[in-house]
Formats: sequence, C-alpha cells, structure tokens
Amino acid sequence: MSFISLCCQGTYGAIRKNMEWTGHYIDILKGEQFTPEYLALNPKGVVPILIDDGTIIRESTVICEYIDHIHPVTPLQPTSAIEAARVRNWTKFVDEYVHLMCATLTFACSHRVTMKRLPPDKVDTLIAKTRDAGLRKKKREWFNLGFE
Ligand SMILES: N[C@@H](CCC(=O)N[C@@H](CS)C(=O)NCC(=O)O)C(=O)O
Repeated sequence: MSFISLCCQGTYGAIRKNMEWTGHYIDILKGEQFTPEYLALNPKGVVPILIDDGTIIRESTVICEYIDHIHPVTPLQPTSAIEAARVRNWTKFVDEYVHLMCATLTFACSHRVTMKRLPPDKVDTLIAKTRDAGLRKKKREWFNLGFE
C-alpha cells in the first residue's frame, strides 16, 4: 500500500467494506517497491498487492473484484448483465489508459518535485530500477521535462 498511489486509493474503498485488514506501507519514492522482498511478491515492482491467506492478488482493479467476490456485502458490482458489462468496460479503460494518464500527472506534479531534492545519482538509480522499459523511459522524460 502507498498513500500517494492512486491505484491504492481505489482499493481502500473496497477494503473498507467492514473487513479486517492490515496495511503495509511501501514508500514508492524511496524505492521500497524494488526491494527483493517486495519483487518476490510483485515482480512488476508496483503497488498495490493484496495477500489473502497466503495468496497474492495483484492489479488494483483485480483486487477490487476479488474483495467483492469474497465479501459481497454492499457489492461494488451490479447484478444485471448489461450493467456488469458497463462496469467491465470502465475498469478495462482504467487499466488500459487511466493508470498511465494518472502516472503522468502524479509523477510530473508530485513525485518529480520530491525526487528533485535527491542527488542526481539517486534519481538515476530509482528510475533505472523501474522494471518496465517503456515506463522507465517515460519516467526519465517526466523527470526532465515536467509538464513541458
Ligand atoms: N496496473 C497496476 C498499476 C500499478 C502502479 O502503476 N502503481 C504505481 C502507483 S499508482 C506504482 O507502484 N508506481 C511505482 C513505480 O512506478 O515505481 C495496478 O492497477 O495495480
């Protein structure tokens, strides 16, 4: 979990269905998502994940769906087929587009500002540890250019 992660914020809503859970804070600006311990849980090196009885669930939209399945009180999912299809279209759109849009905004207006206070070699290390090559390249651009 990370309080500065929009993906995590989405899953908090689902987890707050009066369920007992324990949060473990991962500071993504310190690179805690890249420790060997965390990468063993999520090789993509991103938050959030959910561990339920030893089973690891990855991807925020999948976590929301999983929580809804195991705890259907105040369901997140509609029961009608057509409404469920609409929700599925929306979560697909979130997975395919919205996360990258949000990453661009949060990195350029927030993470970048914090990272600018770090020595350049620390910034390079943090960016270099990003697992996905495309995202690594984008982070470099976002860091160098900000909103330009
Ligand atoms: N598709 C993933 C995206 C996860 C993701 O990109 N999380 C961001 C925070 S919102 C992250 O961990 N960033 C750390 C990094 O890029 O180093 C999900 O929905 O869980």
